[in-house]
Amino acid sequence: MVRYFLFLIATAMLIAVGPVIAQADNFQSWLTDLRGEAHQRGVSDSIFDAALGDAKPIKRVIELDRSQPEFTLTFDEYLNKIVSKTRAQKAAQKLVEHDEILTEISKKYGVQKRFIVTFWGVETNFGQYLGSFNVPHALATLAYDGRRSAYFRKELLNALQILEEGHIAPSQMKGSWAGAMGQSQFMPSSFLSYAVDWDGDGKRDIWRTKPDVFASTAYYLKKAGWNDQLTWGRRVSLPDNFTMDGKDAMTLADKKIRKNLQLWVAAGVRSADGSSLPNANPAARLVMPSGAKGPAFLVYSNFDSILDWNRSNYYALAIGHLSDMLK
Ligand SMILES: [Ca+2]
Repeated sequence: MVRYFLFLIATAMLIAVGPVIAQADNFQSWLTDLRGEAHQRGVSDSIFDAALGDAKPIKRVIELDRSQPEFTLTFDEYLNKIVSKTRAQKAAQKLVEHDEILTEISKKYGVQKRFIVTFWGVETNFGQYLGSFNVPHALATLAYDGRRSAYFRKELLNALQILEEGHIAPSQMKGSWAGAMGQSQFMPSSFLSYAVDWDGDGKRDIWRTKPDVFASTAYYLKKAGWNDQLTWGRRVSLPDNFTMDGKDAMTLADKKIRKNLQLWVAAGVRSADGSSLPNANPAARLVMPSGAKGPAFLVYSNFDSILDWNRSNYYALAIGHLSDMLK
């Protein structure tokens, strides 16, 4: 009887362990296939082995990928979380502390210093929190067993190329569970397109070299169409029952209808703090993140450059808000 039970337990264990072993085998053969593709991209065996030799799917990465919380914060809650008083004070200090290099980078790329520092603060709390995941391992996990495996496979190959180019050692390529890397939280594809070696040491180092981080951030925004003659926009108040061209505010916002600023002024739109809107006349559109009864913002093209970085209106408004506190 005891033997029989032991037999049952052993069988049960085999059944339980079976799929795990099969999965590990599959992962190894998947890696072998990936190695071939990496070779074609010019990735050497030594870099491939250093990056992925001991890789296994990371359970936590899969959990995080499958449990991304629904967006439940209200706009005010989100804003208070991202733009704390402490963060604003720290941003102001950083602006002074790094003024010289920020001034040079700001001139070269045409992006105001306060925005460069704001992205740095919002992304990684000024380089304090880069994420603790090994990026090649996290990307391999998502490429092997994720909901968006084709996307992550490309990003993994990009990451391997970055390692092959020697910008960072494989063991130091740390980032978020989804592969956003360094102090600017660039995905590998963004790194390849926008990361800058500002200090000229041959490495585009967005992990440890602040001038590289600042220049990379500014260059990204420049390529996303940044205009340093403009700010991002501002909160506005609308007249009661506001319409323009027969469309109400919510429709104008949803359809992203752009009008020159002075047309909005003529229609009665004012700064939310009661001050006049500027005399300049750039194209502007309404953003109403919490619906018709929530706050209204009139934003310029730079707002769309921020959305290019992160597609969330909440995010872009938080960037704008924090940058205003640094004026
Ligand atoms: Ca460098």
